[in-house]
Amino acid sequence: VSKPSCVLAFDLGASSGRAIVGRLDSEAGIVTIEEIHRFSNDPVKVGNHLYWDILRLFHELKQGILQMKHLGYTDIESLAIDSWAVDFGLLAANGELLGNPYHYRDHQTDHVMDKVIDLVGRENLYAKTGLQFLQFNSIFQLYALKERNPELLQRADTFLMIPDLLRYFLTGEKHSEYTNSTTTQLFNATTQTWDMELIDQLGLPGELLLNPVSSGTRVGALTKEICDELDVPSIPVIAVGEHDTASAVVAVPALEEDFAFLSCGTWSLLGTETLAPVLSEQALAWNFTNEGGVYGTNRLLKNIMGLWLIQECKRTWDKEGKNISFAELVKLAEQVKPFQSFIDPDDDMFLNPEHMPKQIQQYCRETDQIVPQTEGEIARCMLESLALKYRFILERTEQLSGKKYQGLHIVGGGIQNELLCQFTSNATQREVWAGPVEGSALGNLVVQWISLGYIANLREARKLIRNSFPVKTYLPQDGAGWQAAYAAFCQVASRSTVK
Ligand code: ADP
Ligand code: LRH
Repeated sequence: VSKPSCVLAFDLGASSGRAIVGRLDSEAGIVTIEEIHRFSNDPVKVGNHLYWDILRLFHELKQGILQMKHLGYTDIESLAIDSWAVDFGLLAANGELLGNPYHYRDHQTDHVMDKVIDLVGRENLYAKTGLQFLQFNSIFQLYALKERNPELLQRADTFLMIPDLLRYFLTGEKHSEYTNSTTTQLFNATTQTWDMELIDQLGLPGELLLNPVSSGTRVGALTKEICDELDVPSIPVIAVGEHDTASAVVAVPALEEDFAFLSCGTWSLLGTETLAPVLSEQALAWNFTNEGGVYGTNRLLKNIMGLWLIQECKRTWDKEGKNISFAELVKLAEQVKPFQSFIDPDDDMFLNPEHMPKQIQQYCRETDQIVPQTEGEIARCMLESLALKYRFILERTEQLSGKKYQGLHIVGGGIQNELLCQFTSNATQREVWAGPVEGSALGNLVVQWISLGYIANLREARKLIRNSFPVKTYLPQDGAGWQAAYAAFCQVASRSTVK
């Protein structure tokens, strides 16, 4: 009887991080997971800038490793990290971190995108990178730094994305991982290398960039210093699909070849997997993105503002001493009248406002709608609008891919919001298949097992996940009501130009 294999995943979302041990019983074809550590990820504002607390995050990784030891996991075969995309740290030549990595919602990139587009051209940038225009892509962050803080770039020797950086802290080795590199908007989707022409044209320091390793590559092991500090044996480290969305899509338990997915957390990432980037005029006009996936896959998708809206309302209300949990908010939303007012979740005004509830109200006022007043009314407005936006993007995904999807797979923390899952089924008038909740962590785990030789390929990995975790099916309800709501939503959103 072969022994189960245990590996450790660190999955860092924009709202929280977790350490999860996965156990693979190859004979039974079953994966089980244990969350051994969870921590909040709290960005820190200093002066006018917003940063990630990178050293705190590294501390939490160490806590996860300690917890692994305390729980008696003595046979962890490897570990890996995945996190949100686009953000990075800069190292000096001596290997020390220069400054704190900026949060992608920092205002340093406001208005920078237009400048860069003026310089290199929108069509050209899209044809090269295939990436959607989001004001915080690494390209715009680097350009903002070049203008605002050139000394920092001059001192820098190496550019590392967040998981690359944390992995460097763990192993002492510097490597760029492929999936995350593709989110910078500096990576050429066709040549599959850094686009040096683009980088030179913008005067960005291309010499800081490392050639990416492909996802699934072994990239060192815990340093001796860390092993001594934590009193653990050295563990091999693997660069999985380190972009959390890449890992989330690995974990979509789809048995069919063509499927649509929604990775639902701080962001809602909705789209499909394709064999090659879709760089059509229509894809550009609709601002869809092509991100590199593991094992040669491409993710054609669109960012939707997602549960950030809810998180920010909750954070504001918590500050006011109301302390409403996510589950309570959902209950409050359930109790109020449906279809009162809608927002376009992707209006720029929701990217990082001071006061999200007031911003929602402001949007409704400006668009001559009923202004939601209570927490429940505001939450309902956001949840209905998100579900309607999912329909909008799902239909565009179908048009771009030329495929029809019978239903929508949803993975991620957001599936704990069952009202949103039901709304999504109603809005799209299709089945919704929700699960697993720990999508990114599972994608991280199975890619480790593929690298270690326990799982043959991506297809087998998805089958294994399908057999190991429950998927909840939601059936569409109230077609007429939601159809009318969709018409009203499109009308409102077109005023803020539906993106
Ligand atoms: P990220 O990885 O981006 O940090 P997650 O995938 O962890 O995000 O999802 C976090 C979101 O899940 C929260 O913003 C919240 O809206 C939702 N959520 C978490 N727990 C619950 C719950 N018990 N009920 C409803 N929603 C929940
Ligand atoms: C989701 C995510 C998404 C990116 C955003 C910055 O966590 O990685 O894919 O667009 O964060």
